[in-house]
Parts: sequence; structure tokens; C-alpha cells
Amino acid sequence: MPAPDDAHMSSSQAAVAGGASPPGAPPAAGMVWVPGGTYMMGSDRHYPEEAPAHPVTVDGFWMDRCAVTNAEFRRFVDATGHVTVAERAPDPADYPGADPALLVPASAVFRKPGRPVDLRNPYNWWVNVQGASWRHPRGPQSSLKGLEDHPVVHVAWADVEAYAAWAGKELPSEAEWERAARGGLEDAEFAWGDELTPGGRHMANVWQGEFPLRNDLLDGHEYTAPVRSYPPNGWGLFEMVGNVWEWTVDWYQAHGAITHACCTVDHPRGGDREASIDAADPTSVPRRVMKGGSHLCAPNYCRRYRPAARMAQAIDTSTSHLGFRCVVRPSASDADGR
Ligand SMILES: [Cu+2]
Repeated sequence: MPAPDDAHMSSSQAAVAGGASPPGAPPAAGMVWVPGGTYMMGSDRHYPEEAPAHPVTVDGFWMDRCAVTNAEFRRFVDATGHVTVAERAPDPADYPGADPALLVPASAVFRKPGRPVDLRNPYNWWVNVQGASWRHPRGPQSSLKGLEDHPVVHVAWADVEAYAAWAGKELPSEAEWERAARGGLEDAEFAWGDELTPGGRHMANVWQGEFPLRNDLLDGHEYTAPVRSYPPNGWGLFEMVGNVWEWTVDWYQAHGAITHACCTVDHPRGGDREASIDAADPTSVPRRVMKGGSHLCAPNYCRRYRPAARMAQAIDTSTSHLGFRCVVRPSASDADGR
């Protein structure tokens, strides 16, 4: 029956080429299909770095339902012996002119200041803590006990890249990440709709109360929350917003720097490494885009618990509120239906 077979082949090929439906079974446990398509990336209603909102097109891809957990990261470390950036002393050659006393293994930990502070200076609550690392997320005395299913934190770019390579996965582009976070909702403020707490329900691990002094804990969590603590979005992805920021592969650049922002941009990837460097930063470390906001995002300080929100993150830096999840892009042969 060549005719029906041919018809079946071509219709499934068409669907798969656009990535609307999954090309088969998930490549690994815990991954879901994010359908390809065109959506409005960015926002004109919030911070300037999110503007202009502009249509982009991405192909379908597989994504981890949840941020990579401490248990998963431990399996990677056990298998490879990987030592994270935060666990190593920085190489003085990489930081010319730096005070040698500062070149020790350390990572940035959030510490609540005991008194009102100037909100313009993040060093009022970010402390570079010697001995803080993914194994000791809240400082050298802390451990992972009870945190096995929390997102791993204190991972720098080299760490997440090594994990992805080991897992046979990749890091998402910003456009892929934002497509996924929106969960199929057109132009909604949040990953679940337009209200932060619909019917009073907390949909994400963010900060309630006056940041950085008073955390009212109405969502039940002061630090990270276990993955799957909050409802998944329309595509079955958990905690895309809040809990921890997540790395993407794109070098940071202003949305406005994208050429022809008025027209559909197909599969935007990358940015420019040199252009991602903060001109005011003497260490000149390139920066990638992080997405999703964290448990520290608060209405009075940082309303970045939205799919469109984005920040630049220096690739050598790790913190207590930044993690990641991975994607798998169907190979060209899969996408062709062969
Ligand atoms: Cu924030």
C-alpha cells in the first residue's frame, strides 16, 4: 500500500520537522518535549534589558523536567572526579593584579543583613564564603543532608558544561529556555498565567516580605526548595521560575542589539563573547545569560520571577541561588524523520 504509507510518512515528517510533536521516546528519564514554534521573546513591560519583545522561532527539543539536583550532580562527580570551580583556588594568571589573599576556593552565599542596607549594593547581602561549594551550599559548616532533591548550586559555567557533556546533553539557548518556561502560554507574565499568586496559591519559590531583611516564608521555603515542590507549567516543566536561576549557553547581549528585531528571528543562539563583557568590570570576565529568577527575587527588589527576565552572569562565578538544567536537541537525522 504505497499511497497511504507515503501519505503517513510525509505528514509525520512535516510534524517532526517543525518539532510540534516529539520525534520518539525521550532520550533520558525525566525529560519532556518542548514543542518548536514561534513566540514573543522578551517583554516591553518590565526591565529595560528584556525589551524589545520580539518574535523568535525555535525547533522542538527535549528538556529536563527539573533543575539538576544535588543527587544527580553527585553521580556525575562520583563518575568523573570533577572538581568544581568553587572548590579550586583561582589561578593568579587569570586574575592579574588580584589580591592573592582573595584567590582561595570560595563561592557567593546569600546572607541576610542584620540591619537596613543600601539596595543598590548587592555586596550588602552577597558574601564570598571560603569553603562554600555545591557540597556545602550555605557555608563550610553546612552539608547536603536533606538537600539531595534540591537543585545543585554553586556551579560555574565550566561545571555545568562538564556535567552536560557527561550526561550526553547540552545547555539550552536563552530562546529555548524562555520558550520552555512559557509552557505554551502566549505573552503571559508568569509561567502559569498573569497573576503571581492566583487565588492566593504560591506557584514558585520566591521571596515574600522585605528583601533582604525579612523573609515571610509564605511559600514555605527560605532557601532552595526540593524540585517538584510547585505545580509544573503547561509542558510539564517544574520550577522554571523561582527557586534557582538557571544557566543558558548564550553570551549576554542586549535584546536591542539583535539585528532586525522587528522580524522573526530563527533559532537565535549565541550572542558575542567579547560583547558580553561588562566594560566597568576590571576583571573582564565574559558573561552568559541566566534565566528564571530565584528564591531571592522579591517584589520590592527584583521582579525577575518571569520567563522574560534575564541577567548577565560571569562564567567564573558561582552562587547559592544559581543552578541549571539540560536539553537534548534531536539530531538532524531524527528531525528529518529518518
Ligand atoms: Cu531576582
